[in-house]
Amino acid sequence: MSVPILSLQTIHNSFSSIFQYSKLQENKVLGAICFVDDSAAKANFDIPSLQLQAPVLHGEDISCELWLIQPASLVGNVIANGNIDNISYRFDDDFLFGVISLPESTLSQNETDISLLASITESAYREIFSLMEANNYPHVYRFWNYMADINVVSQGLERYRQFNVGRKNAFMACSDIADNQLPAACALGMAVGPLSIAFLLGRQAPIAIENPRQISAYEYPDRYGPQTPSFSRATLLNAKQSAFLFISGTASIVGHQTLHVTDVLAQTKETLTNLEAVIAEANRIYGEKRFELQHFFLRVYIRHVADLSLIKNEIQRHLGNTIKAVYIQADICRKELLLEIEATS
Ligand code: 3EB
Repeated sequence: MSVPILSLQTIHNSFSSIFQYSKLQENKVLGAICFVDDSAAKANFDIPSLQLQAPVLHGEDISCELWLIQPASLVGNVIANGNIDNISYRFDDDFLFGVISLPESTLSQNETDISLLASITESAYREIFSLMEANNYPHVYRFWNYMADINVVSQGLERYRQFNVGRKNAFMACSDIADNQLPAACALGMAVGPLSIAFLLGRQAPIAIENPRQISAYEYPDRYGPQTPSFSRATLLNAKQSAFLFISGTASIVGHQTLHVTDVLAQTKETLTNLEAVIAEANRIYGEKRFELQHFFLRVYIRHVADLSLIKNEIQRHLGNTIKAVYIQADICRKELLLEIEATS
């Protein structure tokens, strides 16, 4: 396996800075994931982007994430945009970043015997798997999933669980390309907006990492829904000089159980313990202590705005106040979970 000469990077900055940067450095940028409040100008990015409407509680100046490649040499590197079906994407020889947004009005309910959200989730994932196959990016490193009303029950099933049904159906239908790859992921609820998914693909196989303190989400018991979530706790992209660790949304779950149901401080501590455990596992598999939590970028999703200072203080107490973290109001996929943290090396 050849070691890519290009390394993957992220920049976190304000929406307007990222917008400017992406114009100036078009030959490096792949795409963006931004949190904007509804008054923000929905600028026309020339690169694939998610612009998610959610309150940024702290860290506005790092609320937009830009994915880019840092070429050893720009000579010969070709980076270009594409569109297919509902996907917009941007790619070079090693990586492809894409976004897809599907409003739930695109299908009428009577076209399907599974729920509307399950069926649009299935079609979104089928489109992504088709793109992987057609363009020969056989590996997926990360999915970001956002949907409205994630904890609302409709048709007798919570919408997060409907999402899991659609996602699993697509993984099973596309098993040739999905090939049991369980990438890092997150799944969050927004107040408004279509089902919105960003994804990062590549040509080098990643290593899926599990958390020794948690059972694999893929093996959750059926009390959490008829189909289990298709993700791993982290993915390690091992390109030696440029090893990269994508840590999934991580919460106060031990085994498969939600702990500290009404105690936000205890949930924060448990979540940090889980993050440390998944990093220790990644370091063990990597073979040396390559990753340290205080050097990661954290995105902290908080259910109740009023919990911000308690959560932020505990994170800073644990990791120091030079930690790079943005705090976003969002709903977490289990009703009892008060926060979730995702991390990028
Ligand atoms: C959990 O550990 C919390 O469905 O893609 C975290 C990360 C969670 C990803 C997903 C869900 C997902 O089960 C929830």
